[in-house]
Amino acid sequence: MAAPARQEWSMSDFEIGKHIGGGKFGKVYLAREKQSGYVVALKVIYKEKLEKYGFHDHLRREIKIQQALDHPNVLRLFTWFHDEDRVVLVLEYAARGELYKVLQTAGRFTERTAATYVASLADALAYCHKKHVIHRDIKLENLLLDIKGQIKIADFGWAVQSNAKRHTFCGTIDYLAPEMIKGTGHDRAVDNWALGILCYEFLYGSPPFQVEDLENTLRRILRMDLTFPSTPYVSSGAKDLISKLLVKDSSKRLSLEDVMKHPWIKKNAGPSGSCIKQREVKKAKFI
Ligand code: N15
Repeated sequence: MAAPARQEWSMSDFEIGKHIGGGKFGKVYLAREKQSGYVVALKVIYKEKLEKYGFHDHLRREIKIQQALDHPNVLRLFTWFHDEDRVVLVLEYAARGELYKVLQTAGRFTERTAATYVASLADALAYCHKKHVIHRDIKLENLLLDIKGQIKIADFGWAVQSNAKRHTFCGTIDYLAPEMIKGTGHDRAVDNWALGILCYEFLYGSPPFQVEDLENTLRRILRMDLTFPSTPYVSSGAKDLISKLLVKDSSKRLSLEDVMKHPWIKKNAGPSGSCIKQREVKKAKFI
């Protein structure tokens, strides 16, 4: 007997809700699967655009990688389908939305919030690295929060969200590791570098090497012009962790396992998979 046919999904399986994101290739909508009532994010990508930019193979590769990842802090790609004009990705819905907006509102996070996010990210990245997936594009704009306040890496990759622009136009270069700027070849340690940048950004509200123009940001990264503005809100333990991740020699950066064992993480992070209550985030603004 023939195997039962794989269920083919189509747009008619979903009730489409509001528009929650967009980009060069298409839009993201809140949606509900009709039979189960399960709420998801549908990313609708127009084939015409994929063709125009020659991104078909790239998308296929990304889907394959993304579908093999199953970690509580990596946004799930449940399935995908296509019709004549569109490719539709069925993605996990992160109810509390984009982390960069939350940080913008809060100004900065408490050490407890920052350490919990860093621990979750280190765990997620260690999982990816074990599967030989190097993320390469860890940055604030790629992070979402689910309903419980758990952080989720959502790889927007090439599908840069046009509505996710931050104050700095060149948001991307803030996370570039020195070896990526020099083009001398890079490995998984670029993700550890980016984690150090994020940790700094969580605590200070802006990334460490940010200046007005692109060239000077690159220069500061290459010179390792890292300073910690004096503030009572960032402890020496946090600075120690950041300094051990933002190391020019990629082989000397703290491993993700050691990030999770770092005393500042041990002291401040909630247990793995723990949640940050919204009011914890809001509180940081007033301290
Ligand atoms: C290349 C591909 C196979 C990789 C799959 N990953 C992506 O396509 C990455 N991606 C994720 N692109 C868009 C999204 C995305 C998922 C964008 C927004 C959301 C999302 N899930 N939940 C949201 C979301 N929730 C929100 C709540 C409030 C305000 C905005 C929100 N966006």
